[in-house]
Amino acid sequence: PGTFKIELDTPAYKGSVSCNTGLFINGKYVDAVDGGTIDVINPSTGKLLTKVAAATEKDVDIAVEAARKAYKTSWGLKVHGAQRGALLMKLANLLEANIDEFAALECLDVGKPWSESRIADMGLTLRTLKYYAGWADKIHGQTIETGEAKLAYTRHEPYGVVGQIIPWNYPLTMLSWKIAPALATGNVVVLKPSEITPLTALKFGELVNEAGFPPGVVNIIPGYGPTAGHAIAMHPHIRKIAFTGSAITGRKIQEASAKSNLKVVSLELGGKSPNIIFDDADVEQAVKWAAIAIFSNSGQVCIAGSRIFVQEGIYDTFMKAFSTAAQGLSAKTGDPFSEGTAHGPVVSQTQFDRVMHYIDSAKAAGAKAFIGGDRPSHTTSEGFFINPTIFTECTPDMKILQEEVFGPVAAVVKFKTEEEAIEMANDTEYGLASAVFTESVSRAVRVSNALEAGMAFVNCNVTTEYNVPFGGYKQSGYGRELGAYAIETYTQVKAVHINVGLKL
Ligand code: TXE
Repeated sequence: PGTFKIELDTPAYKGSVSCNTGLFINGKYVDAVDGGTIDVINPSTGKLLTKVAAATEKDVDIAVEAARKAYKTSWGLKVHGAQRGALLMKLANLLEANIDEFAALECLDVGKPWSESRIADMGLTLRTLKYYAGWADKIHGQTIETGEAKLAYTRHEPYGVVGQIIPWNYPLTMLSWKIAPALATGNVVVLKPSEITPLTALKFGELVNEAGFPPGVVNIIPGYGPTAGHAIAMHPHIRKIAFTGSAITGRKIQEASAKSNLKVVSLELGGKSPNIIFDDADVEQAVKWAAIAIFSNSGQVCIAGSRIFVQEGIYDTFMKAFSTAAQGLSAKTGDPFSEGTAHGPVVSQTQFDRVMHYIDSAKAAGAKAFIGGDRPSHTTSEGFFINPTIFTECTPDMKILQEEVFGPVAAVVKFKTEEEAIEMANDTEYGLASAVFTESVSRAVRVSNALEAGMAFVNCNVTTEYNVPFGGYKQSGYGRELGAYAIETYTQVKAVHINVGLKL
């Protein structure tokens, strides 16, 4: 297996960036059994960055075998929680020592601006690893009163081999949300990064070895969804699967679980999150949050505030400031490593085409592109750049209001009353996040309670915290990541009944 290495001399980052390009199985980088590879493209230029190994079913089998062996011999509850935690903390510290290089690799692979990658993504990734390092020796069950003749208690035990399939929008952050709680609770992992963005995950394997994890505890195998992903979802020795990605693929994962061994599934499937701005809101703040919520990471955010409901009294003021913000970002579109870049490309040609298709369909359905809806004129035509876009004159039946665009595209709808806003906000099959902007505490509580979503932000948006649960209602999936809730996601409960006096 080879390595990828590149020298960068940019305003944001100077130095070399490298990673292994083989599959990380049993502590070693190896070629795929059938020698297959994946082309990894730089979204800012449309050019090939490198090729990495592409796992297929045979490689999944080998990785699962290595993981099973590690679980039996050198991980699980046999290893004291304090020891698992210490290894996780060592891993976090190693990442911290190499954080700039990881941030740069992520910029190259995803196209996100340096500031987002280095500060937001890497910051959350580090905090997540450290947080679960702290959890590893604090996992306990309950004792349950059942009378003097019996002792009853529960243990929160790992599943064993956990399969994890992650997307391309936050590659390393998603990896940390998956791997950290799984390892803290004593599971072993076979993780498939997205075929579109495998580089930081592969580099992470180097740190796993350096930290001293026993071989096989963590396996990282890039591969295509229908081959490697499907093989993970079908594998008879994987007992739990955690997935983040599209709703269509989420259904396939659940189906594969049902067809194979009923592995326990948790799903995070994106959203169409409402952002409701009332007349009494601090408009200046609401505009800034609205822009972050739909334009950061070029809108490729599962909790993106993509449907913006604005009360009629402040509609004009809001639109004026919001479109100015979008124009400002458009002027700052460019290469992730350039000074002042605040808006990068979308991740791939496929994603570019998908987002442009939604833009065209909105126009055809009669929505008005208030701003954007095209490529920024100053960017190269090879990169996958799309202007921050705001649609107005939208109706609830339009695709742009119902389907996840996953691009820098906001749909704004004017409303009159609170009831109407809640009704429209809940008119979706998704239920991941929601946001409310108002200066009235009672309205904030009333509306956030009424929203059918796993997360409600008040006077802020998309401010995910590593120690607060993250997950959806309705077709946005089920199961929770982050916080103490993820400990439940990665453990199964055993009830132990001990006879201490009962005689027959
Ligand atoms: O997702 P996929 P795609 C949404 C977003 C985006 C759309 C399509 O709307 O525009 O999905 O993106 C693996 N069995 N989200 O096509 O296919 C795949 O290899 C097992 C929202 O990239 O769901 C990758 O690792 N695995 C989302 C992962 O699934 C399979 C983030 C996600 O890819 C598989 C990403 C299969 N049959 C996209 N097919 C969010 N919730 O944030 C694919 N995969």
